[in-house]
Amino acid sequence: MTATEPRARARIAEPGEGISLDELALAARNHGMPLEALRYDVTPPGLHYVLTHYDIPAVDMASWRLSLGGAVERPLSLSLEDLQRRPAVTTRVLLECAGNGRARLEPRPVSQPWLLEAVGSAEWTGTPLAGVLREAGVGPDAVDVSFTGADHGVERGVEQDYTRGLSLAEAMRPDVLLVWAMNGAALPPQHGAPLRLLVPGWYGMAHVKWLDRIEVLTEPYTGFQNATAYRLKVDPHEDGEPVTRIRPRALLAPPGWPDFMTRERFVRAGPVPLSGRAWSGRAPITRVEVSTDGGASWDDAVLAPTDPAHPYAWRAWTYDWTATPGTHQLTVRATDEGGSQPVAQEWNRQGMANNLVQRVPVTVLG
Ligand SMILES: Nc1nc2c(c(=O)[nH]1)N[C@H]1C(S)=C(S)[C@@H](COP(=O)(O)O)O[C@H]1N2
Ligand SMILES: [Mo]
Repeated sequence: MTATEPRARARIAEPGEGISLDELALAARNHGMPLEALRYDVTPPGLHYVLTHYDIPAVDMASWRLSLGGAVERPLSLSLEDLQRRPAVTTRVLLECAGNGRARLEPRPVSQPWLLEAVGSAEWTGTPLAGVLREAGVGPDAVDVSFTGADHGVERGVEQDYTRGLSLAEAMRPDVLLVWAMNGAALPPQHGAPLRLLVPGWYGMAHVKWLDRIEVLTEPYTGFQNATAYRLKVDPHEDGEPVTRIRPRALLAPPGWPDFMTRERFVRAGPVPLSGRAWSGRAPITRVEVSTDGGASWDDAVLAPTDPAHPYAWRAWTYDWTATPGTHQLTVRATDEGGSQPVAQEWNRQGMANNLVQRVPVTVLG
């Protein structure tokens, strides 16, 4: 097979097959957020997770423009200054990679081997996409909008610029932004400098980094990242549902201290305050429950108030645990109006949107 021969299927690891050097290379490039950083409302720079399919592209800022074309009355070519002169909005948004949790699936889909760290919370500053689309004058037959980054690569044999399509209705949402700043500073190279798309509530793949081309389409977008990747399928021959909004999840900030090699947790017996974050891109979180006996019984955690200004931020929760000597398995699950996180794996062959509950073994010392 040559490098450009298309390979339609994602590979699934053989039973018992360990993580390969290819997967390690991806894991070293695409780092997660250390889970102790769940303590911050806004993830400090450098601790936010990073996922880049190909390379971080070299962007020449002197000549950089955002082009907007396709089914519009007035195609636009905008400099960063043009965009920054438009009305600006700052919003706190949780981002999570759709592949988060993939490495624990059995059998394991071979791709970026995320455990649970592919999350981060940032304050993004940009201008609503809808205003720019209105200025261009979207044609009456438009159905989808495609967003292309400056990065280029090959994936399962298909050479491409990273591109995602979004329905026109979703693209016109007032909270969908063209973003140039993260946590009050210019976007760093790994997060998409100089401009990225922000689609609050959606898994990471929708938030196109290094964005430089927008095209309004009169036919549904059928490129690789929508039609082949990011589909929930069990059988390789089915089309599968597209991956869209973030499913509910709660994560526990690791209690106590870790073993260097195994990351196993230790605490001392007595009161142990537990805390973490919960989120959903579908609907507000209504409940977080904690189990200290591996899921045999569940108890409600205390949820911090929501901030109406930031509906897509993560939400803090706390729980007072009285730890008794021995080994315990801590588990936490979030619920939104669509339901709770599953306690048994729901497998799909790309390892997408796996919101299986987190399990944290803890040794309590007497
Ligand atoms: N141009 C471009 N945009 C991209 C990607 C990419 O590889 N190229 N990766 C996507 C994926 S899969 C995720 S999870 C998020 C990650 O954003 P972050 O690195 O800022 O956390 O960016 C998305 N946008
Ligand atoms: Mo992702």
